[in-house]
Amino acid sequence: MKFETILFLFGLIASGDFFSKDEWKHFESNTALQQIYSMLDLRQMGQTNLTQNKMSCSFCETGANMLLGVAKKGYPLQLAKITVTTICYNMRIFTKEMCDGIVEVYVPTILTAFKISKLTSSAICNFLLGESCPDVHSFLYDWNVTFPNVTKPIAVKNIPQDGRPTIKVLQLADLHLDLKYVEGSNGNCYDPLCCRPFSNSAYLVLFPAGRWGHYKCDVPQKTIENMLRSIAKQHSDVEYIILSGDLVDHEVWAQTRHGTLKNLEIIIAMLKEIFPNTLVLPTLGNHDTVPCGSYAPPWLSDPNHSSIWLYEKLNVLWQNWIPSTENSTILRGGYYSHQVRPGLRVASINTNFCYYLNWWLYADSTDPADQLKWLIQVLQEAEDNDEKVHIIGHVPPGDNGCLETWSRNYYEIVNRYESTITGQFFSHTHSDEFEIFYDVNNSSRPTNIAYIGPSVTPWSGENPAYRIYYIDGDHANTTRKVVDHETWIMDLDEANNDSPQWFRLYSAKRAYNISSLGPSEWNKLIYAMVKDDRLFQLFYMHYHRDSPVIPKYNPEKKIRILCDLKSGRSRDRVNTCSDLSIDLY
Ligand SMILES: *[C@@H]1O[C@H](CO)[C@@H](O)[C@H](O)[C@H]1NC(C)=O
Ligand SMILES: *[C@@H]1O[C@H](CO)[C@@H](O)[C@H](O)[C@H]1NC(C)=O
Ligand SMILES: *[C@@H]1O[C@H](CO)[C@@H](O)[C@H](O)[C@H]1NC(C)=O
Ligand SMILES: *[C@@H]1O[C@H](CO)[C@@H](O)[C@H](O)[C@H]1NC(C)=O
Ligand SMILES: *[C@@H]1O[C@H](CO)[C@@H](O)[C@H](O)[C@H]1NC(C)=O
Ligand SMILES: *[C@@H]1O[C@H](CO)[C@@H](O)[C@H](O)[C@H]1NC(C)=O
Ligand SMILES: *[C@@H]1O[C@H](CO)[C@@H](O)[C@H](O)[C@H]1NC(C)=O
Ligand SMILES: *[C@@H]1O[C@H](CO)[C@@H](O)[C@H](O)[C@H]1NC(C)=O
Ligand SMILES: CC(=O)N[C@H]1CO[C@H](CO)[C@@H](O)[C@@H]1O
Ligand SMILES: [Zn+2]
Ligand SMILES: [Zn+2]
Repeated sequence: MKFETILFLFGLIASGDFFSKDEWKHFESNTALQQIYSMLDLRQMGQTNLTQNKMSCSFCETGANMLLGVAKKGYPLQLAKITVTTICYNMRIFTKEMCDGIVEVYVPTILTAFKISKLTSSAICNFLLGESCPDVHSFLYDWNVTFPNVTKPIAVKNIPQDGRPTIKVLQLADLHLDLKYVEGSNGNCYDPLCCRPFSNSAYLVLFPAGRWGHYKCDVPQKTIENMLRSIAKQHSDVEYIILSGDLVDHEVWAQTRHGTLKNLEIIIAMLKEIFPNTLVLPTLGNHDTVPCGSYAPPWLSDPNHSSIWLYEKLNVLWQNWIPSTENSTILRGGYYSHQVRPGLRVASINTNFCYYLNWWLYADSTDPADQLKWLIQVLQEAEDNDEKVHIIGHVPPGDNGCLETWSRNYYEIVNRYESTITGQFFSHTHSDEFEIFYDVNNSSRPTNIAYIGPSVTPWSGENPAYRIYYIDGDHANTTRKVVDHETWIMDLDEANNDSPQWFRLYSAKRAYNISSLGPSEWNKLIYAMVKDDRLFQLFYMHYHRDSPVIPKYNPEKKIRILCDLKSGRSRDRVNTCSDLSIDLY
C-alpha cells in the first residue's frame, strides 16, 4: 500500500466528524497532511475557487483508485492493518493508541465496502466532495422515488391563529455523553476530544476541564442529568421529546459496540427516570453506531458488518415509547412512525442512509432499506386520512454531507406532500439554524422549513442548549405547524465558576420580529440579513449560543451560513444561492 493511500484514508476520515478545523493547526510540522485536510474539507466546497476544487478532485480520484485497487485485490486484512498502523506510527501525528484505534475501527469496514462497490473513482469522489467533483451521472447511483398516481392537493396558505392552544415539544440534539470526562483534566489537548484522564499526559494542564463541561469537550453525565432535571422542573408541560441522535461521544477512534450501547442505555435510562410519563421519539445519529456513520444495508448479513446488533437492542430499549407495530422497520433500518396526537403523526427517519461517511453507501445507495418508499406510503396514508406529519431525523437533508440523489428525492417528497408535512426537525450541525424548501417548479415560493436544533454538547465551541417548540394544538382549526420556538442555554463559563443555570436565550418570533414561523417569513429574514449586518449578528449570536470562544464571522462565512439556510437540497448551492453573492462562486 502506497503512502498516499494511507493519507487518503486519513484525509477521508479527517474531513468528516473526526477533527474540528482548529485541531489541525497543531500539526504545523506536517504540511502535507494539512493541505490534504484543507483540500478535502467539505465545508469549504462550493465556496473555494475552482482551481482548488479541481485539485481536490484529482487528488481524491488518485487516492480512491489506489484504495479500490487494494480492496478489489483482496489484500489480506491483517496485512492491510499492519501496513496502515506502521505508517500511522511513523507519521507521528496521532498517538500510538489513536493509530491502533483508527485502524481497528475503520479499515475493515472501508475495505469491505469498497470491495463490493461498483462505483468508479470519480463517482466515489462525487459522493465525497459533491458539486466540486464532476457529476458523472451513473445509473448506479441515480434513482428516483415513485409517487402514487394521486393528484397533489392545492396548497392553501394557512397560518396558525393566535391565542389557540399549543402543545409543547422538547428537542434534545447531539448530547454526546462522555463517560470518560474528568474534571480538572486537560481541556486543550492534542487529541480530537479532550477532558479525559489520559488527555494530560505530555502537556501542561493550562485549560483544565470544568466541573460542568468545556468548550473543546463532550458532556459529562452530571451536566446531562442537571439539564434534564432542570427541564422537568421548568417545563413540566412538555408533551413529548424529540431525541434527535448523537448520544455518544466523539471518541470515534476507540469506539466499540459495547461502549456505544452503554452510552445509549445510560441516556435512555435517565430519560425514563426523569420523564416517566413523557413520550420520547428517538432517531439515529451518525455517532450512535460503530464505526461512526456506518449503517449497513439490510441485505448485508455478515454479523461483523450488519447493523442488526444495534437495531435489536434499540427495539427493546425503545419499547416503552414506540409501539411494537413498528418493530419491522426499526429492525430493517432504524426508522418508524408514531401517531402522537389525533391527526398528527411523527415519522422518524434514519438519515445516515444519505450520510457521505456511511461507507456502506459506496456499496449501495439506492433508497437504502426502502426508507423513502416507506415514507411516501406514510405520507400518502396521512393525506388520505387528512392527518399531518412531522418528520424527525439527524443529518439535515440539505447538509453538504447528505448525498445528492437521496437529498433530491427527499426534496421531491417534501414538495409533493407540502400540505401534509407541517414540521421537520433535525440536528447534527450543532448550530442553531434551519433549511428552507422551495417549490420545485418555482424557486421563489418557499414551501417548507426544517429546523436544526442546537446541540447539548459544547463541542466545539458552543454553549450547551436545548430547544422548545410550540406546535399548533388540539382544536378545530389546527394547522399542526410550529407556532414559535425557544432556545434555552447554560453559560458554560458561568456554570464552572458558580453553578449551572439554564435560561431562555431567545424566542424566535420576538427576537426576529416575525409575524409567524412560516417558511416565507424565514425566507424574508434571510434576505433581510444579507443587507442588515446587525440582524445577522443577532442570528450569529444565537447560531453559536453567545459563545465566548467563537471568532467573529467574515463576509465569506456569512454568505455560507445564509446559503445553508436556503439549502433544503444538498450540493446545489450554485443554483440555490446564486442570488446571495455572485463573486464567491
Ligand atoms: C485559488 O486557489 C489556488 C490554489 O490554492 C490559488 O493558487 C489561487 O490564488 C486561488 N485563486 C483565487 C482567486 O483565490
Ligand atoms: C430521475 O429524475 C431526474 C429529474 O427529475 C432525471 O434527470 C433522471 O434521469 C431520473 N433518473 C432515473 C434513473 O430515472
Ligand atoms: C392515473 O389516474 C388517472 C385518473 O384516476 C388515470 O386516468 C390515469 O390513467 C392514471 N395513470 C396511470 C399511469 O396509472
Ligand atoms: C468476523 O470477525 C472475526 C474477528 O475479527 C473473524 O474472526 C471472523 O472471521 C469474521 N467473520 C466473517 C464472516 O468475516
Ligand atoms: C416487538 O419487539 C419487542 C422487543 O423485542 C417484543 O417484545 C415484541 O413481541 C415484538 N412485537 C412484535 C409484534 O413483533
Ligand atoms: C412563483 O412564486 C411567487 C411567490 O409565491 C409568485 O409570486 C409567482 O407568481 C410564482 N410564479 C409562477 C410562474 O407561478
Ligand atoms: C375556523 O376557521 C374558519 C375560517 O378561518 C372560521 O370561519 C371558523 O369559525 C373557525 N372555527 C373555529 C372553531 O374556530
Ligand atoms: C416589527 O415588524 C413590524 C411589521 O413588519 C413593523 O411594523 C415593526 O416596526 C417591527 N418592529 C421592530 C421593533 O422592528
Ligand atoms: C404544476 C406543475 O408544473 N407541476 C410540475 C412541477 O414539476 C414536476 C417535475 O419536477 C412536474 O412533474 C409537474 O408537472
Ligand atoms: Zn453531533
Ligand atoms: Zn451527527
